[in-house]
Amino acid sequence: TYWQMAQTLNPDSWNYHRQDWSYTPEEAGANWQKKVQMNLNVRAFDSAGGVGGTWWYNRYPGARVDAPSSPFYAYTFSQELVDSWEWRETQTPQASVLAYLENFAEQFDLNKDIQFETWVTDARYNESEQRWTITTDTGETASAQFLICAVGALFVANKPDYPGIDDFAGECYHTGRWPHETVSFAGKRVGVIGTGSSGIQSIPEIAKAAEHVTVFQRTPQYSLPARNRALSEEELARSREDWEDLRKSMFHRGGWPHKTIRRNASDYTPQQRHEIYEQLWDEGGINLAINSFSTVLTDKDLNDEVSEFVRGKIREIVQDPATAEKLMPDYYFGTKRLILDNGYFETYNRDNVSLVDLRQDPIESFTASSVKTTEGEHPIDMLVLATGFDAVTGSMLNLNPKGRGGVSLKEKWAERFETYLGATIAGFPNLFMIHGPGSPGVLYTMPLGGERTADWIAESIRHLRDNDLGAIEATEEAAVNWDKEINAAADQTLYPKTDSWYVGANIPGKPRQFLAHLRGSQYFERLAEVAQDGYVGFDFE
Ligand code: N01
Repeated sequence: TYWQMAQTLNPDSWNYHRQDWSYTPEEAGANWQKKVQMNLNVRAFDSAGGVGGTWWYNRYPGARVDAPSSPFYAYTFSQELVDSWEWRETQTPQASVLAYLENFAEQFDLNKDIQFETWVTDARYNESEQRWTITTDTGETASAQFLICAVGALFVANKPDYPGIDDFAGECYHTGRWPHETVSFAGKRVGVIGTGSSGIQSIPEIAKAAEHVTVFQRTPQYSLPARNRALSEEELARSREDWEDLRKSMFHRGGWPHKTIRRNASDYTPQQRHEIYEQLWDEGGINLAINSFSTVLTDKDLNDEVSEFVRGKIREIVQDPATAEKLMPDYYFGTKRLILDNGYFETYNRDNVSLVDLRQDPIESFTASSVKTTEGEHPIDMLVLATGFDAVTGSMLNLNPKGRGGVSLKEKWAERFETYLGATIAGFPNLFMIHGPGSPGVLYTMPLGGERTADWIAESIRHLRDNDLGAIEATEEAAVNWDKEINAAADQTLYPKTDSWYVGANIPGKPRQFLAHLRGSQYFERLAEVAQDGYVGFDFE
């Protein structure tokens, strides 16, 4: 989570070699992190045309990793892999992440086991055989003892259902399904709906090329300057030295090796705090959230102070005061996903960009060539939907596996998205999830989180094999307790007070529930302990 995460790539903060760990994964019995060759057959299905997942689909202009990234937004288990890749910028662009993943798949010879352009249309557990049967839209059927769902936390596109939207006759793209062909904005009037990470990353790029951009904004956002820059040779070299040590620090520090500064707000005067905010704003990245004060996401007054600081920055940047006022965020800073931008607010100083505040002037309908709001009509040639996703649960529900007794996940999760450890579901034996609800998923470094979860899953499978067991299944009780634990932790923060996709508020009718584990490092310690203690909370058959 933010305050556990790290400073952006300020070399002075690279003090990760000198940490004296009070705990090591090995000491906790977490030998599951060691790679074990298990001689299992793996068959993977992927709807995309190649590896990359979110980085294959999200090719919109300006797409970049939105956290302190290079060179640590990457898999960590192989020094050879680490050495084989040159990261170039602090905020890695989509094309580079995709190239890295393609290289990774080749280096480890993974493509031979992956069938692309294939949708899994059905997945059913057979209790007597203790196996899953998987059916695809290519007419194939596969049988497997274990089903691992790595279906993506931000995959199922959220499309607004405004009256007449399907009548719009111009080009229309969702950022999460961006075409592989070049999209030309030249000479076009482009309407963009949505100002989350995808909108805020893409709007400045679209504005550079389009004739006119009209941004339709529902909730104004806090966005921090990314201050993207090239990585120096020295930084790259340092990021590879003592890799095992570095890796350990990533394990212990929320997924990044950098140490965060944990100041106590009451030790500083308001003036001193303001100076700190200024300095962190200048440093850029998510520093303002993670390196200001440790209670930013729990203390309302402090949060108000930081929020006001950012609003002041927006007022300074945006020249037209009326536009600036429309851009003022009014929820708790950091409780929606923080956004890093490359000149987003500055974009509103361009002559070819206008902003419609949907809270004042809502969309009424679409025509073939325009968006009608209560106060006027906005002619457009292209519509960009940066409207986000049915996050964290949407793609599992799309897959809708059928577990014990033929009960579907849609039935199981009708009211609450209960999991155990964010990785398993009671009633769904031998099914594992990566980045599922109740895991740190989107609040942790996703490649490392995926890697560590996969290690734990592999070790669970090894445990079954070693003990001649056929199935592992979370108990209902463990799942109920996990759900309570996740939400109790979230309730200690300001997160649940904001309507965000973290709580499912962006999807009409979705049960409201905080969907992520807030403390990634502790979560992975917990996984290790569960394994070490004989898989507490699981039944075996
Ligand atoms: O989606 P979002 P996103 N009418 O849900 C608005 C990750 N990510 O694709 O705030 C009008 O954040 C909605 O308004 P509101 C990252 O974790 C990573 O931008 O709900 N507007 C909001 O403004 C991120 O958080 C990178 O009121 C409507 C926007 O659309 C997550 O993906 C890059 C609307 C949706 O924002 C999702 O980001 C991009 C409607 N009917 C994304 N419905 C990296 O760089 C929705 N909106 C790694």
